[in-house]
Amino acid sequence: MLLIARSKRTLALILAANLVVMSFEGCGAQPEEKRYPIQAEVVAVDLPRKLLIVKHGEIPGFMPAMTMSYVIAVPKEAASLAPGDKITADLVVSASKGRLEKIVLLEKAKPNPVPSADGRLLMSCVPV
Ligand SMILES: [Cu+2]
Repeated sequence: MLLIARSKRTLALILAANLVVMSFEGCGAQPEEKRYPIQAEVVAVDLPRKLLIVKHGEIPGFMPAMTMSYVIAVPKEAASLAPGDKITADLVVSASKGRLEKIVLLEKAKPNPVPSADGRLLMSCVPV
């Protein structure tokens, strides 16, 4: 009986620990988020993976101009985007991850754009 009692106590402890973790993720301290308005040109749209590869200008206080991929917060906002489109968006950064919100199309790409030499997908922070 002692053994069962101990394992029950252990189980209760594990459950309690899980609850603590869950409450932190739920309504506990939110990781600090920073918001940077950006202007960018679409390089590629990867809707299945909810990624948008853009060439953006310098983001003061955050990163220099570069081509990189970001998670799309609301895929619907990127559904009609094509390479060459100019957009504005909010880059929201938390816990070293970035996502794009409030994507707004500024200017549609010209028909038959000349494929750019650096149109390859850069999946990490690589200065252009
Ligand atoms: Cu970057």
